[in-house]
Amino acid sequence: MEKLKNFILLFVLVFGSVKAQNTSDSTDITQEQRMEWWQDARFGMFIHWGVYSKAGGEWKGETNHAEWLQFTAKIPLQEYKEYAKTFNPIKFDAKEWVSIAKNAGMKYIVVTSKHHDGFAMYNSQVNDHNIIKGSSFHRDPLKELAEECKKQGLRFCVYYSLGRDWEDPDCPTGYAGNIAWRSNLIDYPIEKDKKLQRYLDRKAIPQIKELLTNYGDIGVMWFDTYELVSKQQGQKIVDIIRELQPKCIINSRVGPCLGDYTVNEQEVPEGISIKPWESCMTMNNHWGYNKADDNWRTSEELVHHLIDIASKGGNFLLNVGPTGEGVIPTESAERLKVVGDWIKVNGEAIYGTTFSPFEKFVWGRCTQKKENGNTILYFSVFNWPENGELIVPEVHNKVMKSSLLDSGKQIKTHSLDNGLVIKLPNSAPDPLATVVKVVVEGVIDDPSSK
Ligand code: H79
Repeated sequence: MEKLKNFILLFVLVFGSVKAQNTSDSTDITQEQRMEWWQDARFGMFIHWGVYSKAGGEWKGETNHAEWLQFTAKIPLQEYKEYAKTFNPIKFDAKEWVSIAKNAGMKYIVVTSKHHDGFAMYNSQVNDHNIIKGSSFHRDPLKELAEECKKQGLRFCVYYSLGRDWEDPDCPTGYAGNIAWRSNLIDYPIEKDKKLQRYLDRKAIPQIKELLTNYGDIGVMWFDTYELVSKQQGQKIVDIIRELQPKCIINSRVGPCLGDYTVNEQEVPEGISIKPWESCMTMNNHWGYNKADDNWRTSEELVHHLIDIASKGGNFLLNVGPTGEGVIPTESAERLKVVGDWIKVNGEAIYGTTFSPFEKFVWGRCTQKKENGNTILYFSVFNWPENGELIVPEVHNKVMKSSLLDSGKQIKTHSLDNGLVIKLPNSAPDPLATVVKVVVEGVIDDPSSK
């Protein structure tokens, strides 16, 4: 009898999984197809914006808060809700934000639809803690951004804090064995009574469905901090998204070992990765607006990060933290303008490229494209060589063409015994990074095959 039961169970499992396999095939879109636009895009804008932005990081004399305000300033939920009622970003202009992203050369925006504070920055019917019912701003900024992105040809994507929610009574957290340290223990102190599934069913899943139903095509569902969400719970969310929008990309923070691509926060990995990945990064030390933080990265650093990330096969998701009035800080806008001006001239070395076939160089980075059986190499030079010569060791392919990308000026490049030797002008034409474009015959072995 036991054997028969086991047999039936096995049959159900095998049959069930074959069936599941078939269903996923029948959505007839492969992961590679889903990732295509994203792989070419290389550069996106992250937007951290919420009730917390109004404080600009300051609360009762302390100035180091940001999007974690409710938690780090230990604000009880009722008080936070009162504060939310005064949120009224009258200067918010979707056209302005999307134009800033577009002119920076960014191809997608990822905006916080709900951060850890649990406050929905859109018109949610699921929960009243939202911008329409809970603030003085009676507009839906996500709707306006989605429409504007469509107009200007950028992909509209949303951030959703999955495993943390300081408004919901059923959202337990756990981190490195230190259970609950990121939960709302002020309003909901009894951690063991919290049932994650209840929160998922009551709030997170219905809100995810709203986002995927009411805002047109969503490019990426960008989840953050899955915390105690299990693989099974995460998979269920993936299934729901696939059902509603099969083309929507999902990042890895939807649950353990899930999602279409991995995320690095505030760092760029050392080496190349052939699997899709993204680095998200702030321009100063905070994600949400902090008026006291003037530790801005330079435009040069940002351009170098973009190139470095592209040379390793990744995407760069660069953050802005608009003010409580709804304005992208001038310091951010200025930097994005500089990056955009660089990209207007050198975008060919970024968009649609793949990772470098070489280890990184001390003088710069490389990206590549394949064309008619040949390889276009884009060398971005960060440190101009004193002797005017760049050497790319171990490359012996025939050189077909070599020029500076900005001016189109031909330069001499030879394939010698010690590798490619590139002769440069005496000084760098572009102080941020000058790109040398070299077309060589055939392909160059990629590092993963070495
Ligand atoms: O949305 C951004 C962060 O708020 C979120 N992910 C990015 C994209 C994030 N959640 N957790 N973490 C990042 C990692 C933990 C950060 C902390 Fe801290 C640093 C916790 C304590 C120190 C800064 C200071 C944030 C809270 C206090």
